[in-house]
Order: sequence, then structure tokens, then C-alpha cells
Amino acid sequence: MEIANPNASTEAKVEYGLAAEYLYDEGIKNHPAVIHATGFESADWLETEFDYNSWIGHRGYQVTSPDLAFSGHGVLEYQNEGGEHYPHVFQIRDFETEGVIFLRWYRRFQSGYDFSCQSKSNGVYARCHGCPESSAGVKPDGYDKYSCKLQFWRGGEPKFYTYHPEQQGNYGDTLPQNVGEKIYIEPGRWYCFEIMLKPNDAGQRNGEIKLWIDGMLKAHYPDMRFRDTNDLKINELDITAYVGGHCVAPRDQKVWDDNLVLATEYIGPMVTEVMSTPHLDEIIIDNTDAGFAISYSQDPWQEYTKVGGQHYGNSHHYNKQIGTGQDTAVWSFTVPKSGNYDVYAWWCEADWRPPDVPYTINHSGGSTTVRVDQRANGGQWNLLGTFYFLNEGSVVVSDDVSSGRDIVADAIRLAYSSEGSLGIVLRAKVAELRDVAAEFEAKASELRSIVDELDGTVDRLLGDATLAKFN
Ligand SMILES: [Ca+2]
Ligand SMILES: [Ca+2]
Ligand SMILES: [Ca+2]
Repeated sequence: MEIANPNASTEAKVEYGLAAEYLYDEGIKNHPAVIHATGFESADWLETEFDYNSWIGHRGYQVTSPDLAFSGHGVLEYQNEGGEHYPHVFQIRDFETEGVIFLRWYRRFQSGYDFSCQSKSNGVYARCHGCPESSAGVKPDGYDKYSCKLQFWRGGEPKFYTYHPEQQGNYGDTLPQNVGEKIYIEPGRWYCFEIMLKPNDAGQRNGEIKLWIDGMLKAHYPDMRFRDTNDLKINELDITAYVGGHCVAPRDQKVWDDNLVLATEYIGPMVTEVMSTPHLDEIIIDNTDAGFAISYSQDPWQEYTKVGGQHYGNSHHYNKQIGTGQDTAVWSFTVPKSGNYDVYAWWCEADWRPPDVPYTINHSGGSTTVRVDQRANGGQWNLLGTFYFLNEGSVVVSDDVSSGRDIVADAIRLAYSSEGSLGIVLRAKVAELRDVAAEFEAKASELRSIVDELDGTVDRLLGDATLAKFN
């Protein structure tokens, strides 16, 4: 989501993501879209925080020093050795994702860092199972591998380094920043880097890579082909700061990394207290959250769990048989402030799913049903429309579809968009008062029947001969 920082100038467009919910990234691991997160707080970060890892030419060590760390006490320190040229990479291979992936980290180059030899940085890989461990300088064939890393060129210019079947040579393509004004790295200060890799669907050229620096989009390459089979999924995270290519480190110099997060959703910069408020404008309800409920009369909803699947978080619910809308799932919420909200739905796509799944949005202006094709557009937020909410609302999905099976109920998201016109606000308030009046009416008739009953009891009592003296 894109929110202008109220403290920044109007041109600065910093995009905040899921990190905005976690001050100083504390607890960010609990977000359903987060696969890995580390602040390098302990010396055994690699062993304790990742299930599978290996390393090549290890020259990176955790150090505990609040002065050196971006956040907390610990930080990863890399040593580039003068005259040396070797890879040092931590390879994490304990996950696999169906679709888009985001990797964010903070990096600082030592003051006076000499960028005269290119230096590689963190990134993600897809490697087919059983393929060679190292295949640098081998052009991908659509079935074996693809990757996207960041690297720093002469003058401290960040560029993509990406292997894909349409690259120009045997080594990966180097792609420069192509959005707005280029950023060149100043040694001695921290930067927030985030890269996104969205693999294409096999047979289509709809892959994408993006780069953000300090939350600002700096590079975007759409229409890419990374693979020719959907089985080739992203399954490796590389953490590295090696000096490489065809030159050597000009001298001993250091690089530090901190606050690294790998997720299936945009992460954005770390926030401090002052900046956390914009995210109150967003609500996400997953099928594992308290606001989600299911009911059925035909066939029960079932939960499908798979870590890192295309669904939001690690699971989705599905209803197998199509019906007449008797089997429903509902996401209920109270908005943080009245206004127009963009309402999105997330699902997990499959060929056999229905082409017309109804999402009914119960907003303050009534109910609106939007039908979506769950055979496509899975693994992303899909806009259902913009609706006004005075305070409460809900989104309902049902099995009232024309064909297919396994209707998905996964997650919904609301993002505040505007205040709402006077007409919309007044109509919503009138509808709310109508509800209050109806409630009073119901209570009044309830009270009336109690009074009638009491009246009858009094009549009976006074008609009783033994109580006649009270007459
Ligand atoms: Ca840290
Ligand atoms: Ca989910
Ligand atoms: Ca059903």
C-alpha cells in the first residue's frame, strides 16, 4: 500500500508495507506472509533461525554492538579482504513459494568504502531439485534455475543481477534503476533495500522484478520470462556481500546487514513510533483470524494448510461442492475510521475452481455482490471495489456458483481510500438510524407482550377469592 509520509515533502513517495505493523520489526515473524525474519541478534542466528542452510567461503559474522546495529544489539558484519576475490554466501533452502516473493534488508557500507570493484548482495533463487549446486556462468534453460540479486557497481550504483532464459550472455543480466532519479550509495549510512521477484506463469511473459530503496520504487522490469514450468519455484535465499566478477576487493573493508525479512507480501521500511500510524488505515483478515467464520448446510468447509503456498498466510478454507449459497464463509470487521475503503480478496487459484465465485460486500450503503474467477489471479490482492463503511461491515463468499469445485475462502483486505461524499455519509447514517429504530421497535413489542402477560396475571390474582380483600 502506498501512503505518503505526512512528515516528508509531497514528492517523496515512501511505500509502507507489513513492517509498518511492527515497531522496530519486533514480532514481524508472526505476520502470516513472513517466511523468515532475522535481526542478527544472536551469534548462532544461522543455525537457530533457519532449518536448512549452508555457506560458501564464510566471511560474515554476527557481532553484538548496538553502535553498529541498525536495530537491536546484533548485526551481521562482512569482511571484504583486500586483493581477495571469492564468493561468500549463506544459502538458506528451507522454504518454497508458489508465487511472488519479497526480500528486504538494511545494509551499510563502511565509511569511505571503495566501490571500484562490483559487490554482490542478497537475493533469491529458484533451483530445480537435483540440479547442480553452483551454475554461475550457465544460461538458464527455463527448467533449471532463475534468480534475482542486487549488486553494487562502480560509484555505488545498485543494479539487479538476474539469471533468466532470455538473458544476453552466459552470466546474468545487469539491469539498472529505471524509475525516477537514480540513487548512488553513500558509504557510512544505512539503506533499506527491498527486491521483489514474481515468477511468470509457464507459457506467459508476466514475470516481474522490482527494487525499492528506502521504501521508494527505483526499478521495475515487467513482462519477464523466468521459467517454462510452474514447478520451478523460488526455494533459496542468499545472504552475501562478496566482491566478485572480474576484479578483487581494493582493500580491507566492511559491510553490515540488519533487519532482514523474506515474505510473500511487500514488507517496506522498518517503522518507529512516529511513522506507524498510517498503517491503521488497513485491515487484513485471514481465514485463521478471529473475524473469520464458516457455516454450511450442504458440505462442510475444509482447511488446506501448506507453508509458503499460494494462499495468504499458510492456509485457506475451501468448500468442495457447488450449491445454492447455503455454504458460506464470512469475514467481519470494524473499520478504524469511517470512510471509503478499497476492498480486496486473496485466493489460491486452480484450473478446477469456479469462474464466478460471489463475494458479497455488506457495506453501509447496502450489499454488493462481485463475482471473481478463482481459476486465475491467485496469490495476490484483487480489488473487489470501493465501498463506504461507517463502522462495521463484512464480506461473505458462498458456493452459489455455476460450475467447478473447491470454492476458496482465504483472506480479505481493506485499505482506506477517502472520506466519502456527503451523500454517501448521510445515507449511511440514515441507514444506521433505521437499524436503531428497528431495534427499538423489536424491544418495544417485546416489552408490550411482557406487560400484557403481567396484566393477565394481575387479573387472575385479583379474581382469586382468597385475595378478594385486596380489591
Ligand atoms: Ca539487529
Ligand atoms: Ca490464509
Ligand atoms: Ca457446498
